[in-house]
Amino acid sequence: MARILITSAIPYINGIKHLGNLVGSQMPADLYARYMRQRGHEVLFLCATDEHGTPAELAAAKTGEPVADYCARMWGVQKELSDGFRLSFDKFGRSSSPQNHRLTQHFAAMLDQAGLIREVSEKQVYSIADGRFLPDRYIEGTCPNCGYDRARGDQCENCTKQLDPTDLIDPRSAISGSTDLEVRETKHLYLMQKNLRGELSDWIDSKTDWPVLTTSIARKWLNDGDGLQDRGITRDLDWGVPVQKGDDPWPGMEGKVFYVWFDAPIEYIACAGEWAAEQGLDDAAWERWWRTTRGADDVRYVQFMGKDNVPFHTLSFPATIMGANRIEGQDWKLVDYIKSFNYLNYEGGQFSTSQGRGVFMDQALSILPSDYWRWWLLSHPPESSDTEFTWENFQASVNKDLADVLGNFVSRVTKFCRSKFGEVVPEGGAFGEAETALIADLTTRVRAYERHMEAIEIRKAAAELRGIWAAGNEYLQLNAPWTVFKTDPDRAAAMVRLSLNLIRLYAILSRPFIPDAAAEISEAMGVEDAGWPDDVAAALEALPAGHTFTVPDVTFRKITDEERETWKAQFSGVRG
Ligand code: B3M
Ligand code: ZN
Repeated sequence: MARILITSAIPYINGIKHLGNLVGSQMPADLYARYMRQRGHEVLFLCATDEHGTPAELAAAKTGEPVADYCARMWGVQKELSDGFRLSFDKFGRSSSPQNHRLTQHFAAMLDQAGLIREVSEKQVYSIADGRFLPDRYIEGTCPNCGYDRARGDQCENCTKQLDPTDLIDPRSAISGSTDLEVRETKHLYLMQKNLRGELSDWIDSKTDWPVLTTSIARKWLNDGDGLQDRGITRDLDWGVPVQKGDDPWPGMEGKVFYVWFDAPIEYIACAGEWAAEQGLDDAAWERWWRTTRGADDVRYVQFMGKDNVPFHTLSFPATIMGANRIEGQDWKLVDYIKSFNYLNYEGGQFSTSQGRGVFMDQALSILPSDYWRWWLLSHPPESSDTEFTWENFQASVNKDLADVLGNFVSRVTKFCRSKFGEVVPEGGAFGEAETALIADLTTRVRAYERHMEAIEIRKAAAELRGIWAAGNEYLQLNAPWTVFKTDPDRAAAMVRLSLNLIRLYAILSRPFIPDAAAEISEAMGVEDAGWPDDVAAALEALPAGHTFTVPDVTFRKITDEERETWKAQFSGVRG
C-alpha cells in the first residue's frame, strides 16, 4: 500500500469562501483523500488557513479587531464550515502557527546559506494619505500584461501574472482609494529564483503526466522572458512571520515580515508538524511525510489548487525547496503531481464576494445538506475549462442523479423487499442471464471508475458512478421483480437479493462523493465497514440470505421549482 500526502491550497483567512473556491481545491482534494483511504492507502491530508499578508490585515481593519483575534475567530468559522462540508483533513492548521514561524525562518536561513538571497534597496509605493507603504493588495491598478483594471499589487487575477506593486498602471491605494502615491526607498530580501531556472525547467519538463493546465501555466511564466524574476520575499507589514535567519536576527530587516506567498506554502510542511503535535507524536512522525531521507521518498505528494495558484506552486515554492536542498542535510520533498482547476462561474457571471453574488459555504449549508453540494460540484468540476453554476442545472442534477436514480433505487428495493419478504435479505432462486450481464457491465464500470479516480479525472469518475447507479435502475425496470413475484417468488427473491447487494455496493463506491448518504445507506443495510469491491461478482453476494436491514429514510429530496426561483433571487447579489 502506498503513502499519499495530499494538500489543498490553503484558503485566505479573510471571509467565507464561495462554491467556486471550494471546487477549485478543497473539495476535489477531499474526494481524492477519501478514495485513497478507502483503497487502503496511508493518507495524510492537510489544509490550513492562510493568515498573513495584506488580505488578513485589510479584513481585520474593516471589522476593527486586532488582526490576531480576527484570524483566530475566522479560523474557527472556516473550520466549522469545512467540517460541515465533510472535508476530511487530518489537520486544518494555521499558517500563523509557531511551527510555520520556525520553518519559514529556517528556510530563509537555508536559502541565505545557499547564496540565494540578496538584499535589495528597492522602490516601494508609499501612500501619503495613508501614511504607509502599500505592498501587494494594498494597491490596485491596471495590469501591464492584459489591461485588466482591477489587478492587485501582487498578482493579476485575470491573467495570473505575478506582479510587483510598481508594475501597475494608474495605481491607487486599496485602503483609501488615494492616488496621492509616491515611490520611496526601502530594503528587502530577494530570492534569486533566476539561479534556479535551469533546475526548475528540467523538473517541469520531467512532469509529462501533469495536467496541461498546470504545465502550460508553469512554462508560460518560466519561458516568458521576464517570467522567472528574482522575487521580494519580505514586506513592510506588522502581521506575519518576522524576518529572521533561523533563530537569529537578520540585521537590517528589523520590523519586517516575510511575504505571505513565501510562508504560505511552507505551511503545508508546518501543518504536518501541527498534526503530529496534536496527535502527541514526535518529529519523526511528520518528517516521514516531508523529508526524503526520513521516509518521504516513498510518499506520493499530490497538490490541488485553482489555476491562479499554479505559478506559486510550480515555480516559487519549488524554488524554495530546491534552493534549501542545496544545503547539506536538507532533504525536503517536492510535489509529485499538481491537479489544477479552471474557474467556476455563477449564473452567467462571476462569483463576487464584494457584491454577495453567488453561494457561499455557510449559505449553501443553511439551505441543503452538504452531499447535495458535493455531488453537484464534484460532477461539474472546472477541469478542462471554466464551468458555470446555474440553479437549473443544480436542480436537475440533484433531482435526477440523487433523487430519481440513486435515492429511488434504494427506497424502491428496500420497500419492496420489506413488503414481500420482510426486512431481511431473501433466500431462494438463482441468478440468471440478466444478473450475469449486469455483473459483467458493473465490473467494467467499477474498473473504469477506479482508473478515473486514480488519474484524478473527477468529471469522468462522477459520470461513471452515475452510470453505475443507473445500471441498477435499468436492471430493475427491465426485470420487474414486482411482476415476477406474482408467478415466481423465488426468482423475485434472487433479484431482490442482488438489488440489496447493489445498494451495499453503491454505498461503498459513493462514499468519496456523498459520504453522509453513503454512511446512512450503509447503516441501514447493516454494513458499516465494507471493503472495496475488488471482485464485483463476489461483492454482489456479500449480503447473504438472512442478513437483516432497515429501510432508510428518504435519502435525497427533490428541489422544487419554487425553491429554485427563491434561491436564484436570494443569491443574485442584487441588494434590495
Ligand atoms: N491563499 C490563495 C487562495 O486562497 C492562497 C493559496 C495559498 S496556497 C499555499 O486562492
Ligand atoms: Zn493581467
